[in-house]
Amino acid sequence: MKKIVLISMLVSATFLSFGQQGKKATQKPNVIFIYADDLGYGDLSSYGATKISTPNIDRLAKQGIRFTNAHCTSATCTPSRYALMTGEYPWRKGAAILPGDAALIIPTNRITLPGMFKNAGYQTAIVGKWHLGLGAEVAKNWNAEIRPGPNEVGFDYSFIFPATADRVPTVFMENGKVLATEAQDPIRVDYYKKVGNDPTGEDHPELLKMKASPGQGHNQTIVNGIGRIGYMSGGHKARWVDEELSLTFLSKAQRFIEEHKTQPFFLYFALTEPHVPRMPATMFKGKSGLGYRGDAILQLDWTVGEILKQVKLSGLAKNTIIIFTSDNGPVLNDGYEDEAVTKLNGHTPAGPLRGGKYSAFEGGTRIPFILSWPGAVKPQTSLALVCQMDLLASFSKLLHQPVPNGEAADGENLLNAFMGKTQQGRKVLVQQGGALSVVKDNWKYIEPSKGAAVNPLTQIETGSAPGPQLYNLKDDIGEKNNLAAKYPDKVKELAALLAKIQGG
Ligand code: NG6
Ligand code: CA
Repeated sequence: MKKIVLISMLVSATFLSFGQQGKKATQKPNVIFIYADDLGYGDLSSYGATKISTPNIDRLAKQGIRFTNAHCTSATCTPSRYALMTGEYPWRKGAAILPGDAALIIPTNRITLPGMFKNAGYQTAIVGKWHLGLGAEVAKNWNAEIRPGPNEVGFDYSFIFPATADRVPTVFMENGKVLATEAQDPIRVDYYKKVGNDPTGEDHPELLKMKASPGQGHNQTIVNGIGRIGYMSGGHKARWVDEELSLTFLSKAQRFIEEHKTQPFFLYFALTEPHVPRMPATMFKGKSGLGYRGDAILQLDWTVGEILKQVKLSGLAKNTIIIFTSDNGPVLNDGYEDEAVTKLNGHTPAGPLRGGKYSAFEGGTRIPFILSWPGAVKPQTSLALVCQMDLLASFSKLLHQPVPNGEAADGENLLNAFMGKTQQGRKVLVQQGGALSVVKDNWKYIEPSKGAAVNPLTQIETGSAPGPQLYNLKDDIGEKNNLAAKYPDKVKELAALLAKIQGG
């Protein structure tokens, strides 16, 4: 106990003394949280990739802490983002991948990660993918202001797209309003029936510049030569061009950084790479030799490099915390025939891990996680078990912000682990693939669950099995040897622990 108090005093002292040396006596650190979409544990050269090189992200890893046992809560996007925002396990609320017209699922009356920064006097912004719903209802007028959304859960500024790059509406929104709407061409969105006369991928495959994979959807309204999930009509001037997505987000993020350089800010920069549809800017097409998935990773890496440059240019390099991570594990064929499988060339997106996106195996939720704070954090590799859901409680501690009782209750204050002061992270973590797992002392228990062992669409091992699974991650990071039959007491103990956490 004494040791923990001492360590936390050290972290506060670092923060204060750094502030005193900086331009402003008590300047709090800026925080930029960069979220990749579907980037795997093995997709970066700093995490062992040899067929692709990510020099900018590697530079960040070299100057900061490279976590090797960091997790998102879930093997899909919406649940992981829900947990990041709320500090709460998403399965408590049944959060699942949302359609593009969903209503907001984050409560507006509770503490959130951006709301906590705001309370601490930060300017807060989201730039990029949202995917947590918009407005109070599914039915909404896309041509009018839509609230509640990111601005109602703690962001002073928002520049987003609503859901995923493969879902309609394919539009940008700034502070609750779709950009470039026209009264005479109103936007309509429907996920059940076709609206308007725009061609669909199903009826007009000859209009596609990238084919949809059979049986995976992505064959509804065509936008920019790509079939999407969902139907959309109108808003023809408002529709994005996929090749410009990242550049657009980058320019908004750069501008936010430069315009807020004199006050502390929190920037949540949520990129779409390498999520489908992978349609990188022309300058990256063909560059990786691994197809558009690899090219999208190069584009992601370049974008991170541009952010690092901007931070430096704005004079903020020393006192800015940059976190780089991903919302779930990797997938190759996730809906389009984009050569991710045929041009893989021996690349291993999940590194040594089993499974990937959608999976209860480690490939689902163990992701790259890098934290850099040149003014205060020493470069190192950390083995601490940490989760993105813990950032709310941990930054609350750093900024001395109270968290209301009973809120953000699944997150833990791991400030000392995030600052590299200790390798001790969580003792216990629940991970969500299809099935839930619980990890404790390097033992991982996966609950029995129904469903195919291999997802027939993505070819990813789901981790589902009718019986219990028990792995010792210390000796078996690839989850090859199910030890459930050998250690029935361990299975019992962990099953009871999982049930207890599920019970609240
Ligand atoms: C799935 C989509 C997949 C992707 C995913 C969301 C099908 C068959 N697959 O339902 O293409 O869009 O949702 O990805 O529709 S996530 O990273 O946002 O969770
Ligand atoms: Ca994702």
